[in-house]
Amino acid sequence: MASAAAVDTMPDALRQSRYHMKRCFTRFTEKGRRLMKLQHLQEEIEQTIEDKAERSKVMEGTLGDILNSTQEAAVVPPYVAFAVRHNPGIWDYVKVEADSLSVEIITSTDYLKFKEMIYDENWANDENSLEIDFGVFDIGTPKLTLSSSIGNGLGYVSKFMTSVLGGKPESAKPLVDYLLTLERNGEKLMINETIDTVMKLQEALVIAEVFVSAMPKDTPYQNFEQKLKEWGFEKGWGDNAERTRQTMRILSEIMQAPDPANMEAFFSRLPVIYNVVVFSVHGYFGQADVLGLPDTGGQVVYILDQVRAMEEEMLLRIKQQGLNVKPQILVVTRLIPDAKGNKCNQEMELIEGTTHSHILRVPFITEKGVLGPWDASEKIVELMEGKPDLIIGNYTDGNLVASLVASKLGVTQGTIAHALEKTKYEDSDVNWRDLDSKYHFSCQFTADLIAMNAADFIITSTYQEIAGSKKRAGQYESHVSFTMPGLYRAVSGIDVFDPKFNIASPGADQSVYFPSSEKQKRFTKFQSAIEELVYSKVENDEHIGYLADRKKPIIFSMARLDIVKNIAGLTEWYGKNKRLRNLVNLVIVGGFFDPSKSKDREEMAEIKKMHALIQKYQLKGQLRWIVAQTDRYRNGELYRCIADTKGAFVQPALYEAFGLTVIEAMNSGLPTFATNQGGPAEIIVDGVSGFHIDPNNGDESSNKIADFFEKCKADSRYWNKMSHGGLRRINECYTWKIYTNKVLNMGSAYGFWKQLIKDQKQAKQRYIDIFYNLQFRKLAKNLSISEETKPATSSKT
Ligand code: UDP
Ligand code: LCN
Repeated sequence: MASAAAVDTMPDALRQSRYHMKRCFTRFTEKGRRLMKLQHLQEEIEQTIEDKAERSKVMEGTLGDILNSTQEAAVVPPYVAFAVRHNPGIWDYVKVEADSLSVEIITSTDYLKFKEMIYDENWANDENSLEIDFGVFDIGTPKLTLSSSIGNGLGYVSKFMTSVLGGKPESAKPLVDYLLTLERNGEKLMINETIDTVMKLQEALVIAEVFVSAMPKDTPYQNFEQKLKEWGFEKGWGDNAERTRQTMRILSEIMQAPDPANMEAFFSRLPVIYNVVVFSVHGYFGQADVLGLPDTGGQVVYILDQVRAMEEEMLLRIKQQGLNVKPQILVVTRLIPDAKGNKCNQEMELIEGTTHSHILRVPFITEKGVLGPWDASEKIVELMEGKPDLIIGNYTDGNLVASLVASKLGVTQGTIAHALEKTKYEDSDVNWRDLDSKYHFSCQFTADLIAMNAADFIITSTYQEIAGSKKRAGQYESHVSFTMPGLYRAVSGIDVFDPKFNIASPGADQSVYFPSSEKQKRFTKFQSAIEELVYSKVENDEHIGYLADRKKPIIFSMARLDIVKNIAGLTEWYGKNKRLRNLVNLVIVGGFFDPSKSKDREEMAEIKKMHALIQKYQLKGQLRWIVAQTDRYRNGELYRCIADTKGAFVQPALYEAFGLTVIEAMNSGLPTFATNQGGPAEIIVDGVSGFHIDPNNGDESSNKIADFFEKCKADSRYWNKMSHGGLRRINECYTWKIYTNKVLNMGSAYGFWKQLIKDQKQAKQRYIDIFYNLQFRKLAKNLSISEETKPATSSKT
């Protein structure tokens, strides 16, 4: 969305400090074509206007405001074009001529073309360069307008449905038609053809409600089923008289005058989702011994927990609907013949803690050749004895497959990204050519665009995943308008104001991660192993370093040894900070000790760095480094044992999309310090439910941790206060129960919403088909996969 208003004042602002501005712009342009980030601009302004007072004067007011909101500037002398981000999702683009300081407001497309001049001038000027514009299909579909509403899609879709179905009585006809389509195994649900108009439904509801109200509340549905059938009602309203009456009343109120709250409530009660397919294609998907293997991390934990919680919630809903249906969830992944000792070579596996949920592994290649998504969809339909009701994709690969299969089968589709790759590497779009042989971004970003546009709804873990923060653009927001010079220009990749975006944050399994104070539940059988793991003086394949003073509290961190996780950073902060070293010990879980054992470039580098830091800061005696751990029950107890020392958890990542370890630690009652870059900044309220730390400012962060432990020494109640603060936050916002409720409600409501915007959806789908066939398939075919390169469109987590 571009609004020119805020930059209208730029010419005046430049005029006010013309002398200095001319010098600054001369400096910006004298180095020739380049892309500058805010920090570069600020540095060059500082060097140009050396006098501090003078500089502050220039930067005060409008110009300062504009520059502070600038994300980047493209320099193509004599012009400098600024991409200005006023608020999450709200951008303006302006072009300034360096000599005259004349200002022109330009469109986002012109900005992209201008930026391309830096990388590929011929392509930028070629009027036949490929432009991708998904936005054209959204004309006529309602959108949000406020940054603050982003991520609350379901709430707004309920409002939009309200206005579509309200007004004249016949406006509600699409809802009646939709109810008439509901059935399970050939058996009609909710209503039958006797009630096929709004008027008939309204009348029948009045009669039926009077009838069921007269019965004792707990009268089972079967006792009055026959009577309701005579009036045109089928099963699905409730399991007893009271629940049936409530559902009928909600619908009656909607028919009389729709309102969003009733709309949402009604869709949450509708019997529509029983068979769910979750695609998670990359990495190793298994229930044991997979974490830490290439491309395998928190996402697996997320999906397994999600499935367990979803099955439980579906069973509850089915009971409340008065139905006798078995839910089924299939997590579809790839079968890996050489499974390194885990079960990734097994076709089917029951998911632990469930009765009706399985992992289905489909081989990518058989003697018949490479299998396509269709082979998976045939298997799914065979196992489910029909089409699924909802398909959920995960990550680039899973989301792409989910989009293809959902479109083929005509099923409602949700996508989950956890972390989109585009924002992980600065300017990965304009530099795609240089990075493609290593990361295949051309393929990956194309797949991401296809999936996010095809999806009926998108589940994110935090607001920042969609639209970032005041200072930083969101992951989806970075797909709004971008260019890969030489490949295509996405003038409208996605719209973060689309009501398909929803925040549903995950939780942690509370039977595994619970507070250390819940003594009777503790997994005592692991305690001697944990004692050995943390405190023995021995160094072996599992642990190195030791803790000389075991009376000190422990600061603990656990992560894959990726550069972005910044575990080496934390080790260095600790090494440097004497005060912190005097107060606490450091325990790290992650990676291996022998870099040659790792298959991952980044991990190898981190391992070497860890060894170097242990040497440099003489950390033995104060640091224990334990290799990656795979037993979540033992890990749960480990967090609690750290809490027993009145320690803390530290998550120092340079950027973290969500951060499951943060909520595992908080569930265990550990005061938690987590990065202010990404999801954890939203999970934790600084100083109330934990603390934010700045991964780019190690001294400040390590001092903040040291201050906490000093305060705890002075007042032991402070540790308990923070521990409780964290637990309160978790129970209010981050549980799987809250998550599954939201996701199942989305599946139901968006299933109807997509019928209401059918025409736009169909047009967009045809465009997606073309993009997939002409662009994606070509890119995928050209991939050369070597040992050194990562799998096609994969990501790590
Ligand atoms: N984990 C683990 N062993 C390790 C490191 C991590 O079991 O050695 C688990 C951790 O408990 C969490 C998940 O892996 O459940 C990591 O998820 P997170 O969201 O923190 O990061 P990701 O790896 O997905 O980037
Ligand atoms: C991927 C990530 O990068 C983490 O931040 C998340 O916590 C994890 O997936 C689960 O959503």
